[in-house]
Amino acid sequence: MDEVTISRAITESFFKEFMAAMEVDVAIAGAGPSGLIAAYHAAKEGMNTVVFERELRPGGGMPGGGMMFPRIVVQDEGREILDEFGVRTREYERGYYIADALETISTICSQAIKAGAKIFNLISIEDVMIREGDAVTGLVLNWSAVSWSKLHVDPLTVRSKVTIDATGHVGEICHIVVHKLGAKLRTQTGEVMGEKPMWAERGEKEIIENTKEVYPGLIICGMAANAVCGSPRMGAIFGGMLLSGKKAAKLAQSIVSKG
Ligand code: 48H
Repeated sequence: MDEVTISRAITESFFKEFMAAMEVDVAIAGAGPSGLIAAYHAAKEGMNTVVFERELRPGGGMPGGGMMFPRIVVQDEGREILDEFGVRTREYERGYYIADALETISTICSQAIKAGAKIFNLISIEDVMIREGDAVTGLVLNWSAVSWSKLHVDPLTVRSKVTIDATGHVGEICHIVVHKLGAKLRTQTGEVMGEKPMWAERGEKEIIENTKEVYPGLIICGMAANAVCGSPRMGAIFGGMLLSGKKAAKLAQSIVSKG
């Protein structure tokens, strides 16, 4: 056993994939459930897809289930998606299905990687790249450890044909676009409208409509879609996240195919 061979193997393989991720079709900010589903479908459709996740572990809010009980609930449409992934569900009451949060997120993450999506953890998006017509054309990255420790270290950049903001409750990429460019988003006010209080039925319905290209080259999905468009949160029901991620990948495909 040679320790240096182990170290070379890790370093060389990482940088090969990182270099390949610098020019992609789809760059996704956030490896929560919506971002991972978007990554799975984008990669499955043949798009060169990369996900950057700030935390050590992927999964966002899913492993925490409801109040740290690692279970999630989905409705009929969500269950169909879990069926496709081979995630086991059990009907609790008519129209309410329960799944193990850890089985769900680990399966989706594994399938996204197997479909060809590259997921880089411990990397934070701190800015966007902008070109002609003010379209978002890429993401600006740094190690999360750099931002957490407030070190003054300049970032690196990836170019993407489409960017997906799947950063959850904050909608971080949209905030950057609004604050740095003074830009108007395709929301009712043109601003990041902020998430509304819990209303599961409306939250789950509106998240699908809110999943859209909110700015040229920038799609919002998952909780970020509701936060940006001023729709309610929905608690630990996750069907909307899954459907939103799937829709985001479809929208990305239509943008990528237009060139
Ligand atoms: C890199 C980043 C950055 C950044 C954030 O919060 P998530 O799980 O998001 P969704 O939309 O896939 O799922 C939402 C769901 O988990 C949830 O919170 C629900 C259903 N809430 C309902 C309610 O009522 O509370 O994942 C977002 C991911 C996280 O892993 C972040 O670490 C990551 O994005 N992230 N990664 N650069 N700037 N910002």
